[in-house]
Amino acid sequence: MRKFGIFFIVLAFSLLALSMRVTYAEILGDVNGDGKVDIKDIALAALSYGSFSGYPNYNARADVNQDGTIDIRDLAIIAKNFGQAG
Ligand SMILES: [Ca+2]
Ligand SMILES: [Ca+2]
Repeated sequence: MRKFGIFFIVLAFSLLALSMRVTYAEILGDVNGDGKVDIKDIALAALSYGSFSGYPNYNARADVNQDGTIDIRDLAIIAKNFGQAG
């Protein structure tokens, strides 16, 4: 059930990202460090969604705003930068 919820969050943010293509100087949200922000970064953040610093599935790179937890705010930043390439 929880995984299903995450799927819909990812889907919603993907659609949101497509509708708002904003240009930024640096790429925040490039979780896997491949130089672009795409669905793989959202998927990585989704895998760590709800985790806190110190948890086994916590991914520091997915904690985009570096507040010690991976939540909707991190996904929002990734979604906002979706499609950006460095
Ligand atoms: Ca990436
Ligand atoms: Ca965070």
